[in-house]
Amino acid sequence: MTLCLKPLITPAPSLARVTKIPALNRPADGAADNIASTFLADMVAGLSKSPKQTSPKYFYDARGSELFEQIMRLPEYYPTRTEMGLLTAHAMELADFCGPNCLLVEPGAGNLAKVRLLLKNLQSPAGFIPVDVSGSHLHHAAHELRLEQPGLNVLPVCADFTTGISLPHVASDRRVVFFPGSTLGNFEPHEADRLLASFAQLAGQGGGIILGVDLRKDPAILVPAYDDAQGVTAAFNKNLLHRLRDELAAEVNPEQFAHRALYIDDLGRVEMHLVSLMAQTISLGGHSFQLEVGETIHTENSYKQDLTELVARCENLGLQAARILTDSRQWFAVLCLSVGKTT
Ligand code: AVJ
Repeated sequence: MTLCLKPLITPAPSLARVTKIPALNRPADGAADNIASTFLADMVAGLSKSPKQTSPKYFYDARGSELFEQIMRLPEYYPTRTEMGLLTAHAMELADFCGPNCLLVEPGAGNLAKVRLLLKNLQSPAGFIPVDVSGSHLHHAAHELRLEQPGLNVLPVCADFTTGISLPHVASDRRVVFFPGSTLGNFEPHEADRLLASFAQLAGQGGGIILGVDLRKDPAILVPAYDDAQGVTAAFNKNLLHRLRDELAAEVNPEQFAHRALYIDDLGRVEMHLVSLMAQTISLGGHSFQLEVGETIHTENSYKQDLTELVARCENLGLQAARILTDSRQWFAVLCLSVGKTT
């Protein structure tokens, strides 16, 4: 099954809580593969901003997902291998945190490489719900997982987790939201808080969140992770321009842009930009966008967390850090958060 239908499964009352995050600056398109009209409208809105800024979620078409898989294997890109190391080394502790008969939910599930490390150690899991916008990718990954773990109840849900998820009902003793990969870093702090609050609501009181975050560190480590020697990240960034041209019939030449990554110390974030190499015009959907030489399109933020500050923010949201796993260099952290009273 590669089609993404909406609603995929009618939610049962007990889990019918639809988690909505209303103000993430994009129209609520519900569950679907990237609909061209939403993509177009978001791009027009982003290029109309001053400075120009677009959403990183549009990096991930088939080509973009492939490039991201390559990024995760780059020598400079430490987050994936550091987090995989933590998930492997602490597999039992994580399974213990989830507890028996747990329903695991993964928003933005992707290729399921990380959750596999967790799933195989769970004690009689109630089920696994991967949530992803890319329907074909999701159903393919779910199929592979079912072959590997035939006893596991895998229920894929095709949805954009930033606009709300409604889950099928599955009886369980505890719900745990798994959100690895430092995806939280793509969101502004206030959006990140809202997202965590929505996950807390999804897990419910007594539930949990397993959160993987990238930590602050020397920019000499951070910047190359987003500007690698082989130029894979540059290709990933420029893929957005290829999508504009190929899918939205934009008049734009990707070769007239350069990739740039920089670390903004006061904000604790890595920014990616596409730098215009000349004065030029992008035509898109009947609009023209002028770019001066050196002007940039800000395509991604990747916030690096201060662990103490993050734990305090979680506590404010009613999330207690039951366990914090970090590597010896303190480059990455996996937090096991217990949901107290949700607001
Ligand atoms: C998928 C958001 C975790 O911010 O490190 C990798 C995406 N961008 N290289 C990140 C990304 C450029 C990545 N996240």
